[in-house]
Amino acid sequence: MPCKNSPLYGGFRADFAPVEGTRLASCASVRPFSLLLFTAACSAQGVPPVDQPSRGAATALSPAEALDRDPRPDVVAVTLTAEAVDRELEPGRTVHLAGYSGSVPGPLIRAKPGVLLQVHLENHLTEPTTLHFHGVRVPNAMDGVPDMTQPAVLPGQSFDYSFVLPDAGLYWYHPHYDSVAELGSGLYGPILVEDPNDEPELGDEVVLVLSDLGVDEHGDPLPPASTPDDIVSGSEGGIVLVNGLVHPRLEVGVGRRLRLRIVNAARSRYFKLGMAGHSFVVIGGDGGRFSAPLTVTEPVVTPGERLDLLVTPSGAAGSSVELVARAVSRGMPLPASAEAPLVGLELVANERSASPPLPSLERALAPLATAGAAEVPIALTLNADDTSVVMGIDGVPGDEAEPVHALVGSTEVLVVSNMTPYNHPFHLHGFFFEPRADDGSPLAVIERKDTIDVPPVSRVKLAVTYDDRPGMWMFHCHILDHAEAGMMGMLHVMR
Ligand SMILES: [Cu+2]
Repeated sequence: MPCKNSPLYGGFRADFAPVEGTRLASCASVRPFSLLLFTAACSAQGVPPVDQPSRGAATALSPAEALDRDPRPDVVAVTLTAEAVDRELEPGRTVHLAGYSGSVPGPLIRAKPGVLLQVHLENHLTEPTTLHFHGVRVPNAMDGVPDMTQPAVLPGQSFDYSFVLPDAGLYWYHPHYDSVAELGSGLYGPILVEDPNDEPELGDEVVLVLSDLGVDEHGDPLPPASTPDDIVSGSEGGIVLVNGLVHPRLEVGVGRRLRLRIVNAARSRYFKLGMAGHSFVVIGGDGGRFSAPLTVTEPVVTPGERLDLLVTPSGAAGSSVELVARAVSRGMPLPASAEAPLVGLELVANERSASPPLPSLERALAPLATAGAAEVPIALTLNADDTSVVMGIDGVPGDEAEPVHALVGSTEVLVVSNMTPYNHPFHLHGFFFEPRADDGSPLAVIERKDTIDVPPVSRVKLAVTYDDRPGMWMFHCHILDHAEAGMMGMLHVMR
């Protein structure tokens, strides 16, 4: 078990607090268990649940699933229509959002590794849009960056994306056009690539898409931040959403273990998860399963990141436990996000048998070979005064920065230095990286990631191998106001 001060998570380490002396065996010897059912505080979202069976019993809170139009087992073909969506958040309070095929979040795309995913995007918005498949190792032409990998999809037009899903894990899709506004209006959805090597009965699985929403008195999304202060702070909405719902409820059978598959789709908000009296077993993240599990009391998921968590809510039938988001400062003088309730877990008695003890959860995941690998410095910078703000890479906004060049087949270590007093979630398109210790050595637990928190005035080292997908790839802060203000750059991978 890594110690609290290990650099295991690079930027995460201050927030990941492994329980002293806790080992998985003790976490596994939990109590008796039973069924998990689900109820939501708000109405369902207009997309009928579709045909594909789900693992475990805990599917009702998960987003509705996209209809696979292709009968072949190795092809998943879905249509996503980007369009206006009105939602009644609570009785008498309707908000005017955008979503996919009538749904916020967009429908869950479920597939297995090696499947060919075909997504037909219809743009019924009044603005151009694209789809970026966050974390998926797509060919460059499928990366969804307007004017770089494809033209923007204009209103009334469509675009066909097609690529193989190479890796198990939880991913997500969202526009890469005017991302602050479009994600802020509700355009995001999950992609779950099931791992065929998952142990049986890990837990009753629920996909939780976390986000937030800011609306005006008419229920219309607030415009993106425009003042230097607001841009530096990053747009957070005051309404916290879990699968598009405000504080939904989930019925959990006494003694049943939950497997929470979490994606943070918010523009700026960090979610530090907590459940009083409980800790979580973290078994995976952005790019699928870890080499070994971690026990963590308050795991943090920053914008763009994913977490794969196991937890067994404890208590008697009739009691409840709250999954909450703890206050997070992101380097601000006051907490940027106050504590907010996420999901009310209500324990119910039922006939379902207890979840079995956890298996070892270890995975053979070798560290990348980095002997002789070049270190590539990338500095996240900020120049601001009362009237202007330039967030950038190496002191200049992204559109003025020289691309970083790399060769197909090479392995490098990106050294991402945060020169600012604020946290930034650094995201690399197209490739996984492996967080390293500050001396460059592999961490105790190996992980494949595409997004990582870089705390104020610190640096992270990220080993990456460029497989044979040449092209111009982006990297940027996933606080989208920061990306818009210039904290983005380009990586040119060449044969
Ligand atoms: Cu940032």
